[in-house]
Amino acid sequence: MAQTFYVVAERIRKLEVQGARNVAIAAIKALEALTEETTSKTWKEFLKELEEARATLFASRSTEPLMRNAVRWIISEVEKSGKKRVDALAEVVSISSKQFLKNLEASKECIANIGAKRIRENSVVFTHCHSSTVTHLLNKAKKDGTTFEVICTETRPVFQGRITAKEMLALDLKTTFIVDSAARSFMRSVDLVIVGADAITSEGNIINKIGTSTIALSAHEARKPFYVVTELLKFDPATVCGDFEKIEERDPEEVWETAPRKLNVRNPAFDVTRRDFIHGLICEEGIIPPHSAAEVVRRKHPWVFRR
Ligand code: RUB
Repeated sequence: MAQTFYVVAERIRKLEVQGARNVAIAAIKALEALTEETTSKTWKEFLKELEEARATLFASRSTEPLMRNAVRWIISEVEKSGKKRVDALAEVVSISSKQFLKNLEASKECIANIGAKRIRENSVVFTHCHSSTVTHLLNKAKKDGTTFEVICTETRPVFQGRITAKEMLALDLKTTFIVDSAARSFMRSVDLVIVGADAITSEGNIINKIGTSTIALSAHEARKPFYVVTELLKFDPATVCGDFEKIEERDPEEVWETAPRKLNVRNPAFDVTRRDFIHGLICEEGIIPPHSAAEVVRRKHPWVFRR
């Protein structure tokens, strides 16, 4: 299989590409690279190659339904095209990849336009980890002329919060950086919390970077609105059929590289925030109650539910 494809899949696995949206974009580009470098001679070989690519990408990070939905959609466009020549099938991958990316970009803009209106003048926004959707929204609010400040967590163990902090400073926003365990101490001085999402379940719960659910509890206790910004395609259709969203467990060495032998070090990458703690999902269809997510997805993207 094509070299570039494996390089990208490995970059996703190693977290050199981070955040659900960036992971999905990288996976789509990997598929494009695969088709550009394909050595398949027949449509059967080509489809087999795509199937193997799908398995590699799905295994690279386990809690990424946006990536899975993107890959599934592109492969289904290829399958239903009815084309038999490899170059024609490769063109379907290229066209559908571009279309998916275009829609993803449009959703991001839409979410930013809606969510930026929730940032009030002189407010303090709390966020966790690094979500490109959140930082784009904050960028939009700043461009709209709103004055606000940001508190962000460092996000142990791999410090994605530093990416957020640097981006906020580049926007010239007053930014405070705290350790994850300080979240509750700062919650009283916050006006609202905005986080991203990796997955939305059929019950309207969301899965995001480990620590998100504790922050949601603190926000609830302090009566601060807790918003999740997310594309609808982060919905995982398998949860409708009773499957639990798998929580990725990463290498313990990320937590403690030289941990004493026999010490049991655990490193779950994500946690589940129950819908009861979520004020609203800010998505491309507007601000919706989390429990309506499955229905909104069914209306907008019925193909997601096809097996
Ligand atoms: C990133 C993370 C982000 C979501 C949403 O985790 O939890 O909040 O992926 O990001 P990791 P985006 O760094 O382990 O990938 O809004 O960019 O899709």
